[in-house]
Formats: sequence, C-alpha cells, structure tokens
Amino acid sequence: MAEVLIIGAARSGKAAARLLKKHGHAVTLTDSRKLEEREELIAEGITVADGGHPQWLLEKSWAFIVKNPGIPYRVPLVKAFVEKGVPIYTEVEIAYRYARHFRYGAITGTNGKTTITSLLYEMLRRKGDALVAGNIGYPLCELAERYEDEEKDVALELSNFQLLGMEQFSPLVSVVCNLAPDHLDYMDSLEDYYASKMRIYQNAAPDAWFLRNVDDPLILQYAQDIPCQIIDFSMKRSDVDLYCRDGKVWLHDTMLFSIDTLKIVGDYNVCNAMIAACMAYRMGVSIADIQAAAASFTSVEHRLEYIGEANGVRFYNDSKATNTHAAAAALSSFASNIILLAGGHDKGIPFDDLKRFDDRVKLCVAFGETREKFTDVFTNCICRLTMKEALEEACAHARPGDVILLSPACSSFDQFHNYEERGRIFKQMVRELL
Ligand code: UMA
Repeated sequence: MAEVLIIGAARSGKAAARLLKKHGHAVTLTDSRKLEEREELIAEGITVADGGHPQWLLEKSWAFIVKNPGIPYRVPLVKAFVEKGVPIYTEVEIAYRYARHFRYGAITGTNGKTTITSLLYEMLRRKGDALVAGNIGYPLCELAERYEDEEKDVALELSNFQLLGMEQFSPLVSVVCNLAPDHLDYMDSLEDYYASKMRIYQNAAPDAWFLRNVDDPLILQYAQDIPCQIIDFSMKRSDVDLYCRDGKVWLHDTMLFSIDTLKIVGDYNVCNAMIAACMAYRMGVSIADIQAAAASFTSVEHRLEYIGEANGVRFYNDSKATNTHAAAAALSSFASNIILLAGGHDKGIPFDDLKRFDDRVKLCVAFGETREKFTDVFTNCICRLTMKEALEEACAHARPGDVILLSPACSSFDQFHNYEERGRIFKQMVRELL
C-alpha cells in the first residue's frame, strides 16, 4: 500500500484523498489550519495532521505528494520535498490517471478561462454526458471518484498552478486563450508564469488540437514544440484556421456561429465563444448544438455580472477580475461614468495598464492591501480599508447614469477566502442597498 501525502485539505485536497484512499493508498492529509471535518476524515481511514505541518511528515518516505495548487513551491515543507526529489503532483493529474475514459477540452490562459469553460460545458451537455471541472471550482478528483469507469466529455479549466503538477495529463483539445502578467506572488518570474501555461499541450496526442492565439505575441513566443495539430485563431486576420468574416465565426469553410446571436458582449467574449465553439467541434458537438448553446449563454457568476439598479445607478460584480488584464476588459465595456471599486491582495503586478481608462473612471474607490497604489493610476481616487467602506463611499458619490463596478484587479486573499466569497459578499451588500 503506497504511502501518499496530501498538502492542503480544502476542496481539491479532500477530493484527492478520497480518490486515492478508494484505490488502496495509505493517505495522510495535512493542513496548516485546524480542520472542522477532522473526525469525519479519520473515520474514512485518512490520517490527518492538521493545525500545521509537523516535522514527522518530512521524515517519512512518501511514494508521491499531492499539493494544493495554490501553495507555492517555496513553502518550507514543499521545498524540502522538492529537494529530496519526491514527485509532487496536483489533483488533476491524479484524477487523470484513474478516469481513463474522460475526454478533455482543457482551457488555460490569463483571462476568459471560466467563460470559455462554462460555454464549452453548455455545448458538450447538448451532445450528452458532460462534466465541468478544475479551477472553475469543482475538483476533478471528485468526478473521477464518481464516474471513473464511464465515458465523459469534460470542460476543464486549468490554472498554471495546476499545470505545474502535471506529468501525463493529455487533452483532446486545449487552448491558452491569452497571456498577461499575473501571479508574481507565486512564480519566480513572468517568464516562468508564461512558460508554465504551455504545459497544457505537453502530452497531447498527434491528432489532438491546440488552439493558438496568433494575435497574442507572448503566445507566439512561448508556444513552441507543440506535439499535436495546431489551429491558429485570430480576431483580426482571416488567413488562419479559425476566424471572423462577415459577422460570422468560421473554422476553415465551416460556419460555427453568427456573432449577432450571442448575448454576451464585447470583442473578448466573441473570442471566448469562438474558442469554445471550436473546442466543442473537435469534441464532436454538432454545429446546431454549438449554435444553440452559444446563443443561449448569458454570463458567468462574478464576471461582469449585473446585479441591479437603484436611483439610475447600475451595479456590477466583476470579482473574478483578479489581475490588471481582467479589470481592463471590464473597464473597456463601459464608455464613461464608472465608479470603480478596486484593490486587494498584492501580487506584485503593476496597474499601469489601467491608466488608459482614466477618462472613463469618474472615481476609483480603492480598498485592501494595494489601495494606495491606485492613487497613481486614477486622477480621482479615494482609499478605504474594506470593500464595505468602499461601497458606501461609492454610493455617496453616485449619480443617475453611473455604474458602480467591483473589478478589483487583485486577488482577494488579504480580506477574503477567495474571489467567490468576495463577489457573494459584494452582491449581498448591494442587494441590501437595493
Ligand atoms: N494550506 C496549507 N499550507 C500552506 C498554505 C495553505 O495547508 O502552506 C491550506 C489552506 O489552509 C487551505 C488549503 O491549503 O485549507 C488551500 O485552500 P484553497 O481554497 O486554495 O484550495 P481548494 O479549495 O482545493 O481550491 C483549489 C484552487 N485554489 C487555488 O488554486 C488557490 C481553486 O482555484 C480551484 O477552484 C479548486 O482547487 C478546485 O480545483 C481558485 C483560485 O483562486 C478558484 N485559483 C487561482 C486563480 O483563479 O487565480 C489560480
């Protein structure tokens, strides 16, 4: 019975523990916090070392480690195992090894991943048995435990943290939708961050597809040695495999959908839909089903999500904007009168790219760890400690026709567990106001 250590006992760690236990491994689960479900896990036969990572974990020999994707490799416990040469995987790799009949449409990139994954899932569902998993919030191990002997099409969102712990994972179709600075609090450099994204296609079979965004110079620079078929796509050119012409999206000579049927707005969303449609096509979804799913898709929670209107002021929750690039996409969706709520955990990425929206931002109310940095970005900027105070300040300044937009450009970990919690709390506060 192989001894396995799992570091981090939140959603993905617990799912991996249960799957490995089911397959006869001796599983130890460790977490720096005290686990509420400690007794339950022990009753399932899992050894629990919580409230810290005790020294004995380092002294024992493990067949392999499963690391929560969010825990950096520089954390002392992880670093020690790297130095010892113990294999360290992330949960998706473990699920991949057991669920041998799953077929994957795998999506990574800096922004748009969740929209593409959700849209691909809606398309796959029309064809038949489909699942959605990964960074979007559902551990793949949970699904592998439930359906491991079944054939399933999976729309899988992958973060670079997850990709770093992959060894064999092989998708049928994959994409790096775009690249922009992010996660400098975790990676040693931006070069490492960009390169880590390219692991998505490293084991792809020769007949698999990799969708390459030729509009993105960073992707062209980093996407090298692709072992499968390359589908070049562009929003600007039509001399590529996947492109827009006459208001329609085409894959070679096949029309995938008409842009005017989409309910999601903005060029970046046309690009997201184009990617999802092409992936669905490769996974066997009919053109009619692709079109029906594309036309009925509205939005993703926490991504430029409309909450409501009061006294002529509209409120949007874009909590998923955890970097500058995503916040820029949100700001580009409104022509003027934006009251922006921004700020959060400091990942060390610059906000300079937001300066170009200064004339659209009537007022920025910055909060959290990074709040002072926004005073250099926007002419009108006020700092408050918390998101609640920032919202109160924004409401005090709002006039009919204004948009109050939470698009933080930062991750949430300074004041919240994750961006979902930040978004839910924001929506709750707004609904109380409304
Ligand atoms: N912990 C330790 N030791 C440490 C540090 C942390 O034990 O030194 C523990 C914490 O106490 C906690 C756990 O590790 O219990 C980490 O919790 P988590 O919420 O990060 O873990 P999961 O619930 O398993 O969530 C993970 C992904 N989290 C991260 O990558 C940070 C989720 O992505 C993903 O949805 C989920 O698996 C299912 O696959 C979230 C995310 O923020 C959404 N992703 C980043 C992003 O989108 O920018 C990459």
